[in-house]
Amino acid sequence: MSTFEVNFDGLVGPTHNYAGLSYGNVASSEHSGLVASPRKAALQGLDKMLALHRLGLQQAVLPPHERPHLPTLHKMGFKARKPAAVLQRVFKQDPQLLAGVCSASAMWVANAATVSPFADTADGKTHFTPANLSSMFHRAIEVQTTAAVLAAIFQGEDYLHHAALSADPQCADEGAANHTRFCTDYGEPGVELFVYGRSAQAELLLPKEFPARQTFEASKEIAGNHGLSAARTVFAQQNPAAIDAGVFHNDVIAVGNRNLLFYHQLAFANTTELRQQLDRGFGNDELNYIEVPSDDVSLEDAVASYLFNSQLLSTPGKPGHTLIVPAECQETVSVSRYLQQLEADNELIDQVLPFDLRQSMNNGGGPACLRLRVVMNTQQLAGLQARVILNDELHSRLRNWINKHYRDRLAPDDLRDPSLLLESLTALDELTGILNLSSIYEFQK
Ligand code: SUG
Repeated sequence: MSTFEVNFDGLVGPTHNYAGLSYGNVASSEHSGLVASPRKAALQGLDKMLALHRLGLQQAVLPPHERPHLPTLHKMGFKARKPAAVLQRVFKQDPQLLAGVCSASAMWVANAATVSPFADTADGKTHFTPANLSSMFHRAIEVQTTAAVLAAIFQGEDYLHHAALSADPQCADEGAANHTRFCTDYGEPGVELFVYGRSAQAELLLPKEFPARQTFEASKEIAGNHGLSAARTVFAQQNPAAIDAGVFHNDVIAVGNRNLLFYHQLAFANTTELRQQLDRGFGNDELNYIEVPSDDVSLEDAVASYLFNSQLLSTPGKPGHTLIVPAECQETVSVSRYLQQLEADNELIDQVLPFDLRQSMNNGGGPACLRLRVVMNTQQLAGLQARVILNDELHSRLRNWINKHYRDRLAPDDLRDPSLLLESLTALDELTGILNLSSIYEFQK
């Protein structure tokens, strides 16, 4: 039976906007207050999905969340008979809160959960832990829907769904954005790498300016719950200087696939130790590394271009790896030069393919942020009840759905518009039909 890595991409939601909500995420701060295009954002993401499907990869889709999230406002005491009155009151009293409950941040599904494939776990099931995303309010409200969506899609004996970790500061968890798996073949046992920014216990050097989001304690608890073997699990600290340069998740500065880790020289606190541990875990097979020196690409250029937020993929018919990079990589001189050389000279990299994901990039979300990787075999793929695997037909239905329901422009002031709420919920209600998902949203219950 064949085993694949399936990329589940988050579909951008109808309320995509630029609210500057993520301190420490340079792009989010820089684009705060600009007018966004939800339609363009969703179509850019969908184009990437189609391209990967056409490369012969298994590509799937995850739905956006219910936004504006009225249940959160109700819980906080904002109650009125009409939703329009609630939105208006919140806008007047706390526009930042309104932006928070309107954020389409659930699109960055690399933060949705940590997934350990069946080949790595003690019970042979694929384990999911939805991320609590407790570092930021607008992201923490994603947890419940994420859990519902994952449970609705991955049903049956092959999967085990854990509850999100408790939301205390020591257990802050940002999901797969700080988790990488190495293996020879996707169906073979792999080495799982968890990268953290802070810890309550150890005397670590911490970033001086920006918050470190992922804790060691969270990573450790997830590895334990997922039943991973200690010999094949590695924990490593992010370089605090990288966090201060805008690397709020490890996937902004390193990416791995199968037997390759592609990373920046300044990504980790102790690279030598990390590589020794990975090599030990990997055993007799060779794990390859491509380290990008600061002299070639500065940390600043890495963050501006999102070079490392690329997707590193094994495409059918190619012996090495394909790198899916954001278009910004072509516009950053050092990065463009580096990539040209890499593609020409390094036999591990077969091709570098740029994608225009500017709408998401402006909020700090590149190609890798938009996808959650799940290893699945042929039988598991065939057993999915939900219609989430992308093919030409689903692509064209989703394209029509976006064009029908999404606005072309959305400014921060538009978030209080009650018709945006109506448009958004109407679209999502139709989407659950297209994807053959049960009632996953609170407004459907
Ligand atoms: O959590 N941006 C997201 C970007 C997440 C990127 N994910 C990964 N690197 N895996 C964040 O900072 C910005 C929203 C705003 O400002 O409107 C935001 O939430």
